[in-house]
Amino acid sequence: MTPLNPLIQRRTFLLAGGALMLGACSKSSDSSSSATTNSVAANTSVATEGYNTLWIPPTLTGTTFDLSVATTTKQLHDGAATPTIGYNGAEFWGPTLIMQKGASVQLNVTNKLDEETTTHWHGFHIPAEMDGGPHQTIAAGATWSPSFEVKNNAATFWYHPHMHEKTWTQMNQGAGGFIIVQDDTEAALALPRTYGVDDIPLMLTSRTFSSSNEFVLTTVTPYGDEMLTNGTLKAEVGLPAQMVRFRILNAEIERVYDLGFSDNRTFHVIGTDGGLLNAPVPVTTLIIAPGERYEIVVDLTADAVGASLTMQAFNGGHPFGFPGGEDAASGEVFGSSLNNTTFDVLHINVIAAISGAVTALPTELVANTLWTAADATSKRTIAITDTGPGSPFTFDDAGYSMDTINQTVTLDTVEQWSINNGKIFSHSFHMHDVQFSIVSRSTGEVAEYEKGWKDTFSIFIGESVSFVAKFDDFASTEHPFMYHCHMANHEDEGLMGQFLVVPA
Ligand SMILES: [Cu+2]
Repeated sequence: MTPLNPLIQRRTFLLAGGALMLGACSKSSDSSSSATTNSVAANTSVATEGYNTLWIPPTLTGTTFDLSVATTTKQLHDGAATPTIGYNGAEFWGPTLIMQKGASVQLNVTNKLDEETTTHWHGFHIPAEMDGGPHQTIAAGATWSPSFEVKNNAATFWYHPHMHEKTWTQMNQGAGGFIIVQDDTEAALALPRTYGVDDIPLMLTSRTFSSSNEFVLTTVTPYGDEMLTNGTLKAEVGLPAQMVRFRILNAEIERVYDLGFSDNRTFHVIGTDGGLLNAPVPVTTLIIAPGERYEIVVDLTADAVGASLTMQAFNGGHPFGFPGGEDAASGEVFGSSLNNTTFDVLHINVIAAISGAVTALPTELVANTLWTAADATSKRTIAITDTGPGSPFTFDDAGYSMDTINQTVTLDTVEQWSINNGKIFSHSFHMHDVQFSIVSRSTGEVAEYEKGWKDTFSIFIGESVSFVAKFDDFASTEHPFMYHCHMANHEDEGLMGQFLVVPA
């Protein structure tokens, strides 16, 4: 076969199509959890014809969080239920963990899968051995019990498997969940924060279904044909006519979203991966890559009760290299019926405002002092590489090895890392341990909405992106942190490295 698209040459995976882990449908429900479980009543119990009510994950609050990951099923299409993975009995995805900054938390993750997994606390500033990366494997049937202090600022984080060479397959089945960190600074601001009412977690991904309703996982394409918003097909939500906050996570395997609304209305970005922005940033569209989170507020105060609007992905017309911008249609190499087009992410029905509604946004939020290039006392450059047709993407010509330390950082150093992407596709770069500030993009200005604490960013073809971080608190000569592409297929094939933060 002579691929028309050179990108296929990068695909070296051995995975065949079809769904994985068709084990027993073991819905778990832990009664021993000392966290409080709350289910969330949706605003609309009956969806409009043609839509399904958006699933809002239940919440767990407290300081001890018991999670149990298991195979299960979800009825997504008529006919057979789709084999999936969920935490704590969820049919796809898992509960939202709500933590307080400064709290000491205990997590107990029980693996009820029939294979190893890990659970990574994406974005958390914690010791490497608590991080849930590829080294913290949880054997089938075992429980892993990390504990740590929540040092991060109020923001939206998430947990997901990080099992080397299994991340793609386990995430494809739906394994993951949100973490919301709260703190006093955020709590003092007049922002929407009633979970599931005016503060909506939105997890974006897409899947293709086999004729027997299994998720297709294939090396032919990483892009799904059907949009799943919080694991709901054709999702719809009722939202009150007031300021409404969304905590948006791109949980895709590879697709990037160019998000906006059907009427092209202006909305405000209020938070990045690791915290609130200094002030709301007005935009009409927002680029969000796999692993990234943005918090936005949309103003529905002038929308009539009964009106509707749609959050959409404006993924048509981007230059080559925009992941999901390929022309290929469903079933083709790099194909998807959602490629290079505008598609619906969430249908919104406007309902009556609730009493005490937030109807105006604060003009200022927090006072971040972000690291600048001038703060960096040490610099390093990492290249995204490959060895030609058929080879996987790598960093600096070396595939990932559990036994290789690729970078060593001295504790308390402020470093600038520059990632050079000279190769033929775009990526989403994520680094564990720290929140950083993006200080330059070779392709133009850093977007205003990116000027906050970040742990993940898009890096397009030919681009060099530099960021600055301080590596404080957690020195170890033994336990490494990861940096990697958050496109799970690229990560699994070896676009990942390890760094140690060693004592000064
Ligand atoms: Cu990548």
